Amino acid sequence: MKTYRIATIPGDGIGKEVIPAGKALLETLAGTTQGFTFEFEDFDWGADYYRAHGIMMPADGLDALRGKDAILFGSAGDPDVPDHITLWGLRLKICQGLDQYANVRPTRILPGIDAPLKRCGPADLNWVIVRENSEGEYSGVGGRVHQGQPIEAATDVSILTRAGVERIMRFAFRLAQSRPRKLLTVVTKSNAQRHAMVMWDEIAQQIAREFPDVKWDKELVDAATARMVNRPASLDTIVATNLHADILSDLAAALAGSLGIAPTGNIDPERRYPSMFEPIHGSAFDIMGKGLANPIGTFWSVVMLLEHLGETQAAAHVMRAIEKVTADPALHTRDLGGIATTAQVTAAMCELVGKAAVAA
Ligand code: NAD
Ligand code: K
Ligand code: MN
Repeated sequence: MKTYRIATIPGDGIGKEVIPAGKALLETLAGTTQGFTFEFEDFDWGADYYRAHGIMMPADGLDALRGKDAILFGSAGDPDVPDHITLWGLRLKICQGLDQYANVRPTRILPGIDAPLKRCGPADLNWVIVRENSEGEYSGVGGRVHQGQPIEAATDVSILTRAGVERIMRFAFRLAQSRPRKLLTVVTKSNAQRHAMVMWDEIAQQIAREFPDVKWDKELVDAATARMVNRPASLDTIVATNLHADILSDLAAALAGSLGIAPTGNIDPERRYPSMFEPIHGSAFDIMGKGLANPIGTFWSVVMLLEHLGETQAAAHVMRAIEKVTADPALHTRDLGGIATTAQVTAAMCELVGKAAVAA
């Protein structure tokens, strides 16, 4: 029997509510199969750790993660600690330190979910957004001079490297090729960002030659938002820079019904390091500690984690359970217009997953 070593990092806010739910689901799943089991290690990194130690995670924290098979992450963000400290001190440190350069965000309208777009059903919206996750606008290069004075200046430099763009383009084309429609939209802003984004477009053209069976097109990022709303069925796989895809994927999550449902994977496609899976939402200060957090985003992240481990049967088993849960309005949390609690949704998921054995 295989044992997967999983690191769990709940982090802050509702991360502390949804990650235990995800772990409970994985434990239930392990009980239904002879095939594998999990060995968990929990890390208490985040804003509380910061208050005690002055850093979000220990200096040798990445070493503790390197030996894991995968990471399940909650959220970094606290009402009393500046966001740039929580983000750069934990989540970005892990993503960049473990070179998880491909951020993958599937979006679908699940059964039973009342999505906001008129004339847009599940058949019209089935996207995967690929976000460049290691450089671009979030390179971390920049600074402030003459702080507080009238001549103050501040920069955040967006750096794209040829190697960085080639690897994310290749990843996106390969992913598009693996999907039934073999369709890729390369999001750009090369009319205004006339250096880095022009290189981005040239590299897209170059990599496209390696994938003659993939149909692809280009879209400016502002036009892409309108296309997502007006012509959702014209999109399938989408690739964009760190910032552009960050914004597009929150829009995607909202168009599919709620930020509380959407999952993401921070992937190292070369598998040198563990990949990290998380719901795309943050700490949700307005609902934290109230048992109102929708755990579906975490459960779907668990599906992605299982797929990454190669446990495709188990992943499909959990995804079927998610679709049964979303189809039942009595199991909708407040973000979906219902009254169910995190605990009730988690109990229903565990019951469904535990009832049937994972198909061989
Ligand atoms: P958020 O995702 O925390 O919340 C946005 C809105 O969506 C809120 O109204 C919230 O209640 C709702 N929501 C989010 N997840 C939900 C869930 N599972 N169930 C029900 N409702 C849900 O975004 P924000 O308010 O912009 O950020 C709050 C904090 O989280 C900030 O500190 C931010 O930096 C951080 N953040 C972290 C991550 C991450 O760790 N990956 C991502 C986004 C935001
Ligand atoms: K998150
Ligand atoms: Mn975001």
